[in-house]
Amino acid sequence: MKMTLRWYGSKHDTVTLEQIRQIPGVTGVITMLYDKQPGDLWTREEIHALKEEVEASGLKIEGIESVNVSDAIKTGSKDRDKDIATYIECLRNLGEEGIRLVCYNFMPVFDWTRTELARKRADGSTVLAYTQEAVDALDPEKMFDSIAGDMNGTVMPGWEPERMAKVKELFELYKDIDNEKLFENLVYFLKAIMPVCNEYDIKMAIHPDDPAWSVFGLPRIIINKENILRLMNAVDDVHNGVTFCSGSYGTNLNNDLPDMIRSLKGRIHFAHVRNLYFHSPTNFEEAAHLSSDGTFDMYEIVKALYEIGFDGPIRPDHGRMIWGEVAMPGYGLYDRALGAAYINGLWEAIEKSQTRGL
Ligand code: DNO
Repeated sequence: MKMTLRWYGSKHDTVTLEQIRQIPGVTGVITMLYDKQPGDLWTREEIHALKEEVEASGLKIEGIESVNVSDAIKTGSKDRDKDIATYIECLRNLGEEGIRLVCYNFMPVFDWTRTELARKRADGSTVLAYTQEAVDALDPEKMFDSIAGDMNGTVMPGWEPERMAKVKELFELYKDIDNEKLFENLVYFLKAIMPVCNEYDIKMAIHPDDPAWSVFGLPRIIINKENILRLMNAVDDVHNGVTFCSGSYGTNLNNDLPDMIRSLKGRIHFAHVRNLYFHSPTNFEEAAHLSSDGTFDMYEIVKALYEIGFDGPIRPDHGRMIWGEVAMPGYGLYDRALGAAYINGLWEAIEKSQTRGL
């Protein structure tokens, strides 16, 4: 595996490439052109400039998170083929620049959903949290406003204000889309982009829906083992793969994470590793990465990745806000650096115990 950190670009991130470079064992970043809207073209020049900036710091771009998919593609509306053509052009430009991994999601309207961005924990740190009760009590149009005050002046991925200003229209677009239709549209999209992915060996890695169930009555499909395997089989090409996000699949306590990892052998191209602490099945918060701080057995998760021969980029995911840092919720430097060191430690221990036959 290659240890990475997500980086939003010098204009948006509070964390610098120089800081990332100093985290032991981190060799690359996962980044994107953050100002692009779904459906926009990413030019080769723009990608090249980003690459040069990252490489000048001694790091490498290990993948893109995300080239976002437009609502026309997700809903299968009339502009879908035009947007797919643009997406293919983006992939070609990324491929020409030697970038071989693209993470994306197929969630309608809202990307990952949290109801609190700064829940205080006993140690004084703050974390992102979710309760179903809060979602049920909320008008979806108010979702953005309810959390915007805690964004620390940053633009959070999937929660861009321009997009959130049109939530009502977005809901309208999805009113006739159920899970089956959404799945069909995803397969249509993947089949259309597989030729360019094959040409440049670009691995597409779908991010799970977070939380892994329907919110506000919207369809959600990438939520469990059965559905993700169905997608793998529907487009049976190694370039149609998965971002295995423990924190997203893990929102549903029925998902057996190590078992899912094993069943996706050969198709996991990217891993997000983080822990959650559950107060109840529908009330959870994002813990520190350590097993002892949350509900998941992180050793078993990393061991499953090791055992399937996972060799793609991995990254610590959302961290707690600690030591007075002011940053994008979930994406500060300190706790993610601790997470990277911890995952590296687990990996080294697992690797040595297996290769030395301990
Ligand atoms: C949140 C992220 C998601 C993820 C997208 C992938 O922190 O994990 O926004 O990047 O869903 O497209």
